[in-house]
Amino acid sequence: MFLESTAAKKLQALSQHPVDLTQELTPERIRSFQLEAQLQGLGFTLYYAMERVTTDVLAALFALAKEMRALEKMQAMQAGEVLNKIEGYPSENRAVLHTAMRDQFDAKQTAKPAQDAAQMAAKELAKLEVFLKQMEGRYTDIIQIGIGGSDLGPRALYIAMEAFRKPQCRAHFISNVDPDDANQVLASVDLKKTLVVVVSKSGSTLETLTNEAFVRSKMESLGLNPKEHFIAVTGEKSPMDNPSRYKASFYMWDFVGGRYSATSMVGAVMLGFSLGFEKLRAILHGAHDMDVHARSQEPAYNLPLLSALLGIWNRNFLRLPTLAIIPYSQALLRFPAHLQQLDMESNGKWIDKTGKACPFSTGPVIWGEPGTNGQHSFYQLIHQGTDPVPLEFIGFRKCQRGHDLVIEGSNSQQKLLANLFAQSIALAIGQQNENPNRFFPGNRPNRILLADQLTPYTLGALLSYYEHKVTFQGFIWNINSFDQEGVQLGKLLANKMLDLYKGTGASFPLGEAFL
Ligand code: G6Q
Repeated sequence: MFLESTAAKKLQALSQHPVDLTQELTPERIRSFQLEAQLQGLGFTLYYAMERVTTDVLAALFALAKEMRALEKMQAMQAGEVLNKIEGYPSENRAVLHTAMRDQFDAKQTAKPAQDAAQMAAKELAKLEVFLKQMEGRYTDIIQIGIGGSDLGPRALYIAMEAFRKPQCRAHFISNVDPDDANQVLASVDLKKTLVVVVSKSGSTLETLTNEAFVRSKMESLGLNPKEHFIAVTGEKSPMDNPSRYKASFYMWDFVGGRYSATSMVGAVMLGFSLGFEKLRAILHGAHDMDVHARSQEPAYNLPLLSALLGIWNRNFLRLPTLAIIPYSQALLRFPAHLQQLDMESNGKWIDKTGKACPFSTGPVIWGEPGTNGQHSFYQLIHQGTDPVPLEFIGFRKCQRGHDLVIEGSNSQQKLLANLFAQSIALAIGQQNENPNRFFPGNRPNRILLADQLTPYTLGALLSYYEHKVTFQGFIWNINSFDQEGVQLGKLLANKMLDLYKGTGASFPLGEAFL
């Protein structure tokens, strides 16, 4: 068990006296506490001198990864072993093969189940390529209807890639069952020229089916035939697997979890339409290259594993309960929301893989917003609040759209990065001042992942980096990062409560009858 491992005991002892960054953060430390990995010649650098770690702590963290067999579990996952299960109890009992969705590049290097899954994914991708060619020029907009994993990742990716989209192809999203969500989107498109992709792995989610019916009815009221506009993405044999109702149907499988599904057809249809097929492939390629990196590099050289270990140090040994993820990139506006689901739905678990209660903390509360905007709001608490908030910053050496301007001696991208580095260092070293109101305690742990530029390839790699960071943590805690009983409960409760509403015309809560 995690806490009983020799490495964890060592870490426990080391955590009694964590390094004091207000004294120890030197240029030399910044130079030595960084990890660079090259993917397709592009550098991804993790700067972690601002974390409260020493070489002893790092050595113990790497030993922990070995003891908990983190890398072997990652290899087993990518090979298709059944990891989504709780021993001795009814559970999903599935392989976890989201990596196979982007394994079109050298699938032969993985085991048979993963190869089979990659082949299934390749077939859907080929179907999609043909479909998109046929649709070219006929539609200007696509609406994605879906929620949770069928919304957050795809939406975050689309927003991140708007700089690269085809000028005549826009995407929109309807997720909430609040009718205002659908109405607002419907008011902004010409339905005659709009495709609607309904995405639901289960084919039974209340919000998604309601919104599908809502948009179908709007189309019919305009004299349009929904069959000419609606596309389905769902699990084979789900209630939505009814090709006669759709212009096209694409599939996903139970071995791809919702929050890990952005690179399956769940994201691919909308991204292929709006960005074009080649850019979609570049996203998949970036994700795949990070998958290979994650399964093949030793802990000290493995970006997502190192990040996972630093997170475990903060969570279990420095006992910090939250984590802010702050991209210094406006394009990553919705990326924290995706990561919030990815992490909290995966690692918000109280039992281990044998059904026993974990005597240690698991996933932290995740939240975030882009910088520099956050600096003008919640950074106050981060600098001077009573509970340190660890941070993961994301930055890029170059801006996405190219055009920039030198104003007062620096361009905007330099101003953005200057803010990022200044904040990172200030949070670590604090600020001395005799006036307690202007005193900053420092020792606020943080790290920076810096990449060249937010291109489709880099975005895919970043997505995969976070997926693997989260699953590595789950492997080390020995919890199941791939099921979501808490979300399933919400679906059941909604339907149970709705049964009370049916036929009553009531719009107020009928809570008492529910108990
Ligand atoms: C993700 C979760 C959840 C799911 C949604 C939508 O991992 O399981 O967020 O994606 O509830 O489910 P459907 O795709 O089945 O509609």
